[in-house]
Amino acid sequence: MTNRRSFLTGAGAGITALGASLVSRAGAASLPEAPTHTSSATAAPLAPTGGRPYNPVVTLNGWTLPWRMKDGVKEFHLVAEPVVREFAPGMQANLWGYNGQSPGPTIEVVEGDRVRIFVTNRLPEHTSVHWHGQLLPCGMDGVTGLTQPGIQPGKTFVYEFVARHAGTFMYHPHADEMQQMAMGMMGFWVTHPKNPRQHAVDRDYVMLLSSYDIEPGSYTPRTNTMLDFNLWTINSRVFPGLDPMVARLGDKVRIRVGNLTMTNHPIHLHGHRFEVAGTDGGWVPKSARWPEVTTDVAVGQMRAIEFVADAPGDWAFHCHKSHHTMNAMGHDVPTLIGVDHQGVAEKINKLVPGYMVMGDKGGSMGDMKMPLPANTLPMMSGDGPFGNLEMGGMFTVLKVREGLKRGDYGDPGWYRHPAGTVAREWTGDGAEALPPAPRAPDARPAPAPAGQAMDARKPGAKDMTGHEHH
Ligand SMILES: [Cu+2]
Repeated sequence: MTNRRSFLTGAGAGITALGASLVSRAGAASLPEAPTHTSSATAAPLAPTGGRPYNPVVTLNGWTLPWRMKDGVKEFHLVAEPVVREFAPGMQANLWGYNGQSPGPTIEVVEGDRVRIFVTNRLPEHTSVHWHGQLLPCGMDGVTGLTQPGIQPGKTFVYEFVARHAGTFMYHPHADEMQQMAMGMMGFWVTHPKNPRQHAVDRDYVMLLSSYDIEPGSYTPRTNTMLDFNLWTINSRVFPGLDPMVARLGDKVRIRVGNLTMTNHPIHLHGHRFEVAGTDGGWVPKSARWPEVTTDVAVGQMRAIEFVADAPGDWAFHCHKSHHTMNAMGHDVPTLIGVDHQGVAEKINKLVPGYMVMGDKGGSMGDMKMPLPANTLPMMSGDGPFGNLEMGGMFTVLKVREGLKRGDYGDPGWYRHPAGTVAREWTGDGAEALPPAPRAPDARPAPAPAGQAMDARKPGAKDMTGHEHH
């Protein structure tokens, strides 16, 4: 995980301005700066520098785009361009994004703001930006061919509309969409309520779900993949590259999730119950919310979940599709549980040096140190206080701690469990204390331990009732 120091300096240190170099001198006078971000650490929340007050969000392993105020209009400058994104230490990808990163920077405005967004295209092909979920004039909707011509390479387009309703939004191209989204072009958008006390929370995290198909050892996503992606990411990062979400005990926390992958994600939080407080359309009335521990986020949807961080600890937060918490090396591997391949590896090794047979006792590879091709990640990794987490992809940790400072988002380290509250090995404190473990009615006899000969019996044979060993 990113260390505390790079987290805390990420906001200032990573951002540089390159706006003026993109356009002619005359143009530079009217175009707002296009700040760019070079770090994949979580930037500190960007407090509003003008306009109506609001409580800024924190983009996990991302940042918020600064703006300028011009004649009462909030002006932003997005630059669509090729970027290099680190998915986790040890793996980088050649993506397309905005202002130096994929996903692009989060845009934050206030309900009622008039917003002007300049979009400069530095990609090798045309693009556009669709403001997903906004109620706006049709001609600002960003659909190439339908509501505007594509923005050609080298050109800058201007979008302008009023952010009419508060809520959670996204932006992404509506031009050569499959290619451009598979390359990582997307960003988050939050429209804050006019009254900063309305829907106020203590910590407001945002994340975009995206997926990639990057062959281990290569750097550029295969963009014609439709379903078989091998990297499932939160803000174009995978565990253990994702920062933890940090909360002070008792904080009201919101996590906003947008899904721009090609499948749904049941997002699951341990140790807490949450409510879906916001959807694509806006806020859910209090009377219509119900408690959940998992909520599905379908393709193209946004969900804002809210809860009180009332349980100290390190709580897993992840997509519940288990192949989505796995990195590239785990995909398309045959299942060998129950297959006795003793001796097979040696035989194959004579033919194919370096061949590895895995998983005859299960899929766990957490503690196996296998040689990886350059630029890929172990499928299940991440060191925790009790060993390997065996996780990848869409997984991170919610760290709830007593006595954190209000604006402190730094990693507090691993949770120190109170004595006697951690699951432990039972070492026989009186054999009589072990309760019986009844087997399911009509269960087949337990398989013999490995290496012991078993009686071969056909299921349904006359002498087989399932109760022989009871
Ligand atoms: Cu998922």
